[in-house]
Amino acid sequence: MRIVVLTGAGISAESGVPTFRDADGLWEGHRIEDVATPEAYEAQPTAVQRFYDERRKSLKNVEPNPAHVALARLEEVLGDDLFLVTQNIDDLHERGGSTQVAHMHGELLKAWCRACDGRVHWTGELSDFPPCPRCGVSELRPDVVWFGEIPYGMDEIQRRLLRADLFVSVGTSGAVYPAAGFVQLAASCGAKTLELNLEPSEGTHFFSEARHGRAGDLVPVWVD
Ligand code: BV8
Repeated sequence: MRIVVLTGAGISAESGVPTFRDADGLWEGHRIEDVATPEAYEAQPTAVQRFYDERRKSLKNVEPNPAHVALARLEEVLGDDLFLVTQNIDDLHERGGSTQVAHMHGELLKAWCRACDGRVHWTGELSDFPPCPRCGVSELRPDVVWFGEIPYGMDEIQRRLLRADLFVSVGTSGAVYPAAGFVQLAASCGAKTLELNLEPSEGTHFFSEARHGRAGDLVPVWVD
């Protein structure tokens, strides 16, 4: 059984990571579309860096929840027949035990140097524009996919969706593309589709089954 699981901010909500929607579309007081764009970064680089510095720092205060742990258990059972792709930029899947995680929107704990195109693990701040440890130039930005930028790993994601027997979406509103279109692609190739979400998402009608509730309750039950 080949399974693709897509997760969104809702899987981290019970860990204390605010979701994009529940805070009325605000993250740390900003509209995500106003700060998660290359244009915003060009216009106000320090403010955008600080927005991510705050979120990177807050990772220290959150822990994986039973939904993350259950997906790690599923990976132990299925191995490479499970493909976990997340829109989240936190590290809670990894800290919950998952070892194969496709971060299609990048990662808070990585920085990307625009001078040498290198990617480095980064836990500190970037708003003081530190030098890149690889090339020494101060061109480090968050290694995060902004609106208008191309998500990571799309070829592999599409390959997995085309061969999936089951597509499961956990904790996502279905508001952001191309992730919001994955269910249709999987279904068009014959996969069963299941939505596990607090409430019906914008794309709930594309799913063959939907269960509504908290991810920390729904995912362990589904996995077991
Ligand atoms: C691209 C990183 C081309 C940054 C993010 C018009 C129409 C269609 C598309 C577009 C359009 N105009 C522009 C576009 C494209 C655009 C887009 O989709 N815009 C939207 C606003 C319409 N997309 C892009 O630009 C993407 N790039 O398209 O490139 C391309 C495409 C393919 C191939 C080649 C080229 C890039 C988008 C990436 C943006 N970066 N994140 C950061 O994090 O700061 S997006 C960011 O917001 C998240 O990563 C996530 O994707 C999104 C938030 O969505 P969710 O994760 O779903 O979170 P949300 O809060 O919305 O929902 C949470 C859900 O959980 C809710 O349903 C809630 O009920 C539920 N929930 C809450 N608590 C719980 C729970 N569920 C269970 N248990 C709980 N306890």
